[in-house]
Amino acid sequence: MAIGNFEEKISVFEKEAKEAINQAPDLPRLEAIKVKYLGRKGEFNNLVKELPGISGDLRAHIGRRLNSLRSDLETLIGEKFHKLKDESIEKQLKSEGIDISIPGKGVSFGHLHPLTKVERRVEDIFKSLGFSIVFGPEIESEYYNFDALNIPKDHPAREMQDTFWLKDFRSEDPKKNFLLRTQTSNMQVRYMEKNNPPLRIIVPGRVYRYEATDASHEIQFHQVEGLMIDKNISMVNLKAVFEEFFKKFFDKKKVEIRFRPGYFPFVEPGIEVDIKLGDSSKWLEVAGAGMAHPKVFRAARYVPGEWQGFAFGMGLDRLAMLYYGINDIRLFYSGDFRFLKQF
Ligand code: YSA
Repeated sequence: MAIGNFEEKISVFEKEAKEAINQAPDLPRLEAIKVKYLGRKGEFNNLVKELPGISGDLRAHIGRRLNSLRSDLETLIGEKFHKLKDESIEKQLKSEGIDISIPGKGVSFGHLHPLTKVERRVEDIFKSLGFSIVFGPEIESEYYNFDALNIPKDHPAREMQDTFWLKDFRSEDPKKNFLLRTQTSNMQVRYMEKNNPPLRIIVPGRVYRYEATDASHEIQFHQVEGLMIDKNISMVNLKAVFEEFFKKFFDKKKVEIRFRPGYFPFVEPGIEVDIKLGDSSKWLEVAGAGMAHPKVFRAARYVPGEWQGFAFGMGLDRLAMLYYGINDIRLFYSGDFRFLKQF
């Protein structure tokens, strides 16, 4: 072969190989180009195979040229490899990166149950009226729930509050016979036994009654007991406290209060309290109340003539129903998030 032609062939090869390397669009195709030009059976080796046909000094000259070309092409492939590798990493990072423009999923926080909210509201109002908050046991003796409140065995008043008895703790002795308290009034004599008058307390808490449920009755519900004992306390004070409480509780809403005669063996006289909200025509019974009975004072070892006091027991769930405009008490205990999330 004429030497001029061979050098021309090398130049064409060089141009073509360099162009292919420079234009390789990605790593797999760069690898294919490397195989095509520099591989064992590649075009470069085809040129090398032609060397023996060249004589003398020229062969050495062409040999050096081919060596240097091979090294140039390898360098070029190496540089291109790093360039394409960087580009592909960048592309991957971009596709996997965080898109801060996508709206977040949001964290949902828990909140207080509507009955807890109402209980706290009631507590705050009574605190502002000088009452202390006291809590009592839900598992109670028959004595504090009934006997100490002038409701002896076989008294018809017990039937008004059907009771859950604790069957493993039955006894003839009312102090050792246990039940789930049917009323927060269980705390009246308990508290009076340990505290001397004058006193002003409320007792919020859960109570239990074995009775049929409907839209305004549950088998477990909440009451707030109130007890105020001092000198010269009368029904006028009871009325004033109720009026002040309901005015604050319902804020700016119009509220009407109605007292009806009611019978509870632990008060004399006794009343039931109904309220009506806004323009509604419906009265809802929210409390029982009255002037503490002398027998209750005696059970607490107070001298009856020396002190007077009023007591009341409000249905907290009923207050919450009026406050939030809920028409079925059972919703509070349903555990239904669609209901609870509204508060
Ligand atoms: C009376 C005189 C006092 O000196 C002190 C307290 C009382 C109240 C008495 N201990 C009592 O429990 N009376 S009550 O049976 O009429 O209940 C009081 C209030 O609890 C009711 O006015 C009503 O609002 C609510 N209530 C009663 N049964 C309920 C209920 N709320 C929901 N479900 C029930 N099953």
